Amino acid sequence: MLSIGIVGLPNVGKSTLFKALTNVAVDIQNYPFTTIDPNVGVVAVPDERVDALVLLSNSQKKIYATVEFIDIAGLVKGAAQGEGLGNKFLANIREVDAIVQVVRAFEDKNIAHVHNRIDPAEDIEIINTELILADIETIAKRAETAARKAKADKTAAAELNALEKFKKWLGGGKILSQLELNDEEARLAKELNLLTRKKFIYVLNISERQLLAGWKPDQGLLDATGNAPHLMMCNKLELLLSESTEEERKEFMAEFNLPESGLNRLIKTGYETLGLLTFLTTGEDETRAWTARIGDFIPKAARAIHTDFEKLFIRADTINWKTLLEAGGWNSAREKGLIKTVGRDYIINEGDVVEIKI
Ligand SMILES: Nc1nc2c(ncn2[C@@H]2O[C@H](COP(=O)(O)OP(=O)(O)OP(=O)(O)O)[C@@H](O)[C@H]2O)c(=O)[nH]1
Ligand SMILES: [Mg+2]
Repeated sequence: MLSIGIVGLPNVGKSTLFKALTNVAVDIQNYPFTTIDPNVGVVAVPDERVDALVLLSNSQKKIYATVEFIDIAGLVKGAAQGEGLGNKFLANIREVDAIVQVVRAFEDKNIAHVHNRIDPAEDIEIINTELILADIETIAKRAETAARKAKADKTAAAELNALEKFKKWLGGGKILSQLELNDEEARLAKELNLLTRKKFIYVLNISERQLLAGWKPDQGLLDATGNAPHLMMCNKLELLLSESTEEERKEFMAEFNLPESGLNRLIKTGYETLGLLTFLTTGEDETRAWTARIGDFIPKAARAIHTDFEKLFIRADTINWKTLLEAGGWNSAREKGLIKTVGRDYIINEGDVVEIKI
């Protein structure tokens, strides 16, 4: 399951976003450090393909792909050294696939900002510095062990070199995802769960007014994001949408020119950023969406269904979901020759409907 951690300064709208995404009842209050224990929520990814295939196959069960969101306490300067609520919270997001950084761009005199000013670019620097410091600490711990073994052990010596390289880069105030790594180094960074090596997505939290005015980040802010993907979102409005009836939601979305919900946009960006795709299975029992990596051969993708499938895979029938829908069903698609039988060398595609033979 795709897992996303939400970080940012206190009181910038992280829990508001979390709640909008997950509709889980959590504390949202206008004071810093409202969130202490992390909120964890699992969301079904809305998917029209699943909906359509359920009707086509008359499936008893409908199962969407899921994404987990983890909302942690606000970070402040010195968080990595135990300042504020401390790096304890960073441990809660060590294992996530991607980090969503919520940045306050909205103006609202009634909502306190910990630095009493609105400066999203500077806020990003503060948060990234904390993530960098947390990584430096992780690296230092590992380097201690590696140094002890390095004299007798070549692998440990190579590891120590890699750790030095990471430390030097981070020491220059830059995040690790901007550093070129060889396979060995990349494996080490992954094993250590280094935070700044993860994919970042910035949610620029803007006001309803900014949304209507077509607010865009300036170059300084774009530079601060290191050109990582960013989304403009009014978290307060997203929360309202998530609590509205279908009809109200449509009205609000038209009023604010929103083609899609924040959840959809965020998940799409997450999938793109992480190089993920969705494939499907459908039948009378269930229709279900699965997640794989772009470029995966089909046996590897089939691991999502069952870990044994990678080894046991013999062949698969595949068809694009839309083609299947237009054909009116699996049998007529087969009669029309639209179903492809593929082997282990087939690369899975976005929107493939598959039937795996083992
Ligand atoms: N005006 C405005 N207020 C917002 C927006 N998003 C959040 N807020 C308000 O900001 C305050 C803090 O929101 P939270 O979501 O609790 O912020 P947080 O980042 O989780 O804060 P901590 O858990 O304390 O770190 C609440 O009063 C929200 O209603 C927004 O888009 N516009
Ligand atoms: Mg919160």
